[in-house]
Amino acid sequence: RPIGIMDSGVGGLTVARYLKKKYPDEGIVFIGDTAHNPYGDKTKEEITTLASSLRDYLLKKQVKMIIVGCNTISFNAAPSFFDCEVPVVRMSLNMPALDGVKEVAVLATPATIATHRHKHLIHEKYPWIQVHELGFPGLAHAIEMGESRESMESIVRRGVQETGAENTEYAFLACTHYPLEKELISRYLPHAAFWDPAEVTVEEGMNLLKSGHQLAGTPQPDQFCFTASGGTADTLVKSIFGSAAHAETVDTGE
Ligand code: DGN
Repeated sequence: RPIGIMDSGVGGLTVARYLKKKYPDEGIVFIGDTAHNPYGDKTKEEITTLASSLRDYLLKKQVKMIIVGCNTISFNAAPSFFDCEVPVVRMSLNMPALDGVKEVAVLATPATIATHRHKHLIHEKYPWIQVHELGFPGLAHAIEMGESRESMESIVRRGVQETGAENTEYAFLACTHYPLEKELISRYLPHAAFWDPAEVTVEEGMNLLKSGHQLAGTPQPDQFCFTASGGTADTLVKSIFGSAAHAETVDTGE
């Protein structure tokens, strides 16, 4: 059985990328909700409804586990969304040690920033760290649509200037779209080491499958599904997973 991965769009491909690199035999069914992207400026109720229809789509594909390759869904969907017959794995909050660090930036969508999940977690252990929260409104959608570098740069520049985050030492990529533009972002956060939770998230999910003896024994096929055509989906799927891979347009009924 395949592993399901979901996102509001192409961002979750950065999680799928790590999964296929480390566990190439596993087959994945990826679903990106490009018809309703971005999720980052929606209410919790809207996010729960949309994410639940992605979950049901994956369940019909007989997935053995769902990895939520989207921080916005992971931290905003209601408990009912996670209550399901297969494990539903959130984006990891398992952060590296920050001893000696003074300034940290959390880079996420406005919806994830509004939960202050990462900031609270950092402050539980390191109350003295200055945490800059950068919502970068519009950046995930700009990445999704392949907008010009100038428009992406102006979002990043404004976000960094408004929060005074220029000297941050550590940056958490708490939106799965952002690793796709890590270089651009790092130009405005020149002193920051970046942390992408994709790897830890995948390992947390795979540990569940390992303990249930549910790993694939032979190479399985992948499917990359999106609820709308266009944008950067097909180009990204091919550049990450090879020219034989392609983006399919599907209807989840939402
Ligand atoms: N990639 C999603 C995340 O990690 O939060 C959000 C993208 C969006 O819908 N704006």
